[in-house]
Amino acid sequence: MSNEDSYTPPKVWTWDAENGGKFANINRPVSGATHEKILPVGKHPLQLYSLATPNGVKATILLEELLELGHEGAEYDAHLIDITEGDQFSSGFVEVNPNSKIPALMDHSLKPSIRVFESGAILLYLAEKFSSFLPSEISSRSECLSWLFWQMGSGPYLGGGFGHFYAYAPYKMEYPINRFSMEIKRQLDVLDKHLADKQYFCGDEYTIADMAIWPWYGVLTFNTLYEAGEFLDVLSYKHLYRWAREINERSAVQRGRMVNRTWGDASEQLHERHDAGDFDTNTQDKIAPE
Ligand SMILES: N[C@@H](CCC(=O)N[C@@H](CS)C(=O)NCC(=O)O)C(=O)O
Repeated sequence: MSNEDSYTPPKVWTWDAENGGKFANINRPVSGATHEKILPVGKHPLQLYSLATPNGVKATILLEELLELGHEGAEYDAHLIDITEGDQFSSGFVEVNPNSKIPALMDHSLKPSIRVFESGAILLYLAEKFSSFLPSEISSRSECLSWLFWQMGSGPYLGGGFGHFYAYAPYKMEYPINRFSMEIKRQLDVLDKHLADKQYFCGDEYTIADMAIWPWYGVLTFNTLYEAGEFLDVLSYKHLYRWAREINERSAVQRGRMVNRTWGDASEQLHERHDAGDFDTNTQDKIAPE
């Protein structure tokens, strides 16, 4: 049996900063700011502090969809928070999100300004503010919120569970990879069965539930997330794949995915967005499916 398999937890856990996993340098067992720095504030009432991870693009997809619908009040500045450099631990960011995770939003159109953190809360806040992408009729609204909260509760098994052990842990461990693969396959089956007779998660209407689920489970079917497509046999989830491709075709989704993106092809990146015209400087090739 290897040493890794025979680990016995000590009586009291202590922090081993050198645990070797990818991103180990940004993980700490305490919260709060590590350095003093105020956040930049742009010209629009809505100020987003984010990065184009799956949780980050939920917010930028919704903002771009709102603008495409004609809501001028949804104009926003998107400032880059580089979580690999510890930007989420600046004093300014911690004031907007004491949990030090992107995305985080400030709405300066109200006095006093409002802070919103947690991607699900940001989706709900903006959908309510602009009365869009959230059904008003009670049963559709409940269905939409059920799927939105499903994603918020289930996503960490995909990111923090499966993704961490499959792609980021310092060595491959059979037990956690099996444990989380089983759960992710179960989740994919839930989504696939639900979409068998529906265009979107809440029926005919495209809502914030789709915007929350797509960056994780939709993109997973394109094999770009953790490159786990073959391992999880993602193409066997045909209804989910059909839905994922359809959403990927939306121009607001393509724009939303580019915002605060600092990796991939240069034409797919827009490090900061301060104006709708910022996209024109990029050739804006379509991102995934690859
Ligand atoms: N539940 C949160 C999760 C956000 C989250 O985990 N953000 C990650 C990037 S996807 C992050 O900021 N990580 C930085 C860190 O852990 O220090 C949400 O949905 O907003």
